[in-house]
Amino acid sequence: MSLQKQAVTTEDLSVHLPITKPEAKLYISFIYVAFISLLIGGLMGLLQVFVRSGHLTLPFGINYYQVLTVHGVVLALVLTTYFIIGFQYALMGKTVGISKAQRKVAWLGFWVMTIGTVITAVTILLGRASVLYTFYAPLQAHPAFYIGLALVVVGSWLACFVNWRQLYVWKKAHPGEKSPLLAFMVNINMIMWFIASLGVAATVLIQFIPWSLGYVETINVLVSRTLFWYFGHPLVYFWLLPAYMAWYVIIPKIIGGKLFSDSLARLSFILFLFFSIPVGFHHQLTEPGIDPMWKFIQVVLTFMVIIPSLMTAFSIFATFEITGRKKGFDSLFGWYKHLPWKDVRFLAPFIGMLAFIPGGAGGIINASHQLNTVVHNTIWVTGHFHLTVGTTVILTFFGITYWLVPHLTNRKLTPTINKLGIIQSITWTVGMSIMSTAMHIQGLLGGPRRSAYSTYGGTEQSTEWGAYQLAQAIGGTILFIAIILMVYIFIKLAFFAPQGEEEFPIAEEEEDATPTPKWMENWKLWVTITIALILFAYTIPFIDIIHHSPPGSPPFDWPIGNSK
Ligand code: HAS
Repeated sequence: MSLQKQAVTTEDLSVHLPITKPEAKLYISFIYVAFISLLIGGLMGLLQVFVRSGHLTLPFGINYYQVLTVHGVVLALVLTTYFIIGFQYALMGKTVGISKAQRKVAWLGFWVMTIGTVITAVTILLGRASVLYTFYAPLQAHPAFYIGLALVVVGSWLACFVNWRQLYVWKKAHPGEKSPLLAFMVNINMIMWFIASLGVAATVLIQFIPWSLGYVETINVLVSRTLFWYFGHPLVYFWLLPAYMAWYVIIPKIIGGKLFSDSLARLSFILFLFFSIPVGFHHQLTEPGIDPMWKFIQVVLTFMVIIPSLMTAFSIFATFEITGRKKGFDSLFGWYKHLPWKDVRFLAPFIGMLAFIPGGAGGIINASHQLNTVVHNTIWVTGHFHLTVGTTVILTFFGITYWLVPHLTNRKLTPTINKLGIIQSITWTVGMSIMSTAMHIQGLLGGPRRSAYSTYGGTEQSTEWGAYQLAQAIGGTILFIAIILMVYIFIKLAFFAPQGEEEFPIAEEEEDATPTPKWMENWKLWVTITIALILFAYTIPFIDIIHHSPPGSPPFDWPIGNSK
């Protein structure tokens, strides 16, 4: 019997299902890998800021770019992907359920990803892949690096298939019913991830692997960068959307409120699906070989993808205000007083929201074609993404950890751990504010990113930058302390906190909420529009790139000889 039939006939799936032990084991396994990554990646971050500030020379021939590659790959690719997939499985399990067969495929995905991660990590640690997390050609890594990455992507596709299947099976069992909001959101994120990761899979399989194995001598650099950024920008929304899931649906429950608008939340996710992908050129605005008109078109589309974030900001504000007023705080800003400031499940994501105000503004500056020439390739961009992914997203993930991990391990978030969490959130905020502000300012002064030579010994400029680099080292050290604290909290919550039941907070709709229109679940239409937008934004410039490409580039060897 097919999986679908089995599941439809044997499972009666209703909203807010209990999470069984085998399910919990699956979900928490992803979260374990995420926290191991946090520790390793955080340590590499600490080493890096010290090298950049000129206060440390790495021992044993370890190279700055090797450390930077571990930092980027482990934090930006491994931590995020594992946390997101684990969290999304938990959301799906809770709202639409998971069958035994689906769980098996999910485990297969976990192991494929983990084997890929180990292969990639070992290659980097052996110094054979110091190519940074964007692995731009003509930098060349050992083939194992690309093969490992391909396995991570393939493993994540299995998670996509399982999530789609979960919703499909639920819909079959609940004809005519609106899908649970969280399941809808997870499915949108996984459709976006799948379509986007086809780009990185293509460049890795068709270009990098044959080239690194020596089957071809050269590589078309512009094609590889274009395919990478076709994937790279939706990648950042793949990180952001799970945080938005928590902001839209989890936070209202934690503050004692209701969903602001089911339809608005769904619409913003649909807009993310449309506009996240056809915008990769905004990372390539300074690159020759792409027609400026197409760059301009993708800049316009980038401004479209800002709209669902503004809708989100509006929706969150509205939730805070409505909840506060219902509780009787009715002066102009008095409703802020009702927010549960001492509850770390709220405080950590709230700081994440605040950080997204300057983080998002920075993104708008980056995307503004002419301003991009001022900040591109400077450490301003590093400041931007430490605010967005490094604060907005990660603090929201920490906020989720405080209730999700004890929920999965049948433990309690105790008042002491809650207090430690508040200290952790504040430490993170202080460290990141110092580091990221210094990065933004040094970037405006022309300080380069991704360079071990940023002190430019003895020049006037290096003296001017010196103070900012020192500030980055101080901020980075504070952040590292916050990481240690978070890992400690995680271990406590996973293994040592007292046994008990922790709530899985999911907000309900208002009783008199306007019904969500049926057309919002027109998946075929959303996918068709997404593909049409991608074809519109990429077909002509991509053909141009291939037609007018110069001869391919041979591999470039770092001075320390990192390629195979
Ligand atoms: Fe970005 C580069 C443009 C968002 C991550 N970005 C990067 C890189 C990363 C990254 C990792 O156009 C570097 C890649 C590399 O290695 O080269 N970014 C944008 C734009 C947005 C944006 C337009 N980025 C993000 C997010 C990221 C992220 C999100 C990670 C999660 N970014 C760029 C561009 C570049 C770039 C260029 C290339 C630069 C270059 O030259 O290399 C937008 O999505 C931002 C929209 C956001 C908003 C903010 C809404 C605010 C909200 C909070 C509300 C607060 C509340 C609380 C409710 C408009 C939702 C209020 C309470 C109170 C009490 C006040």
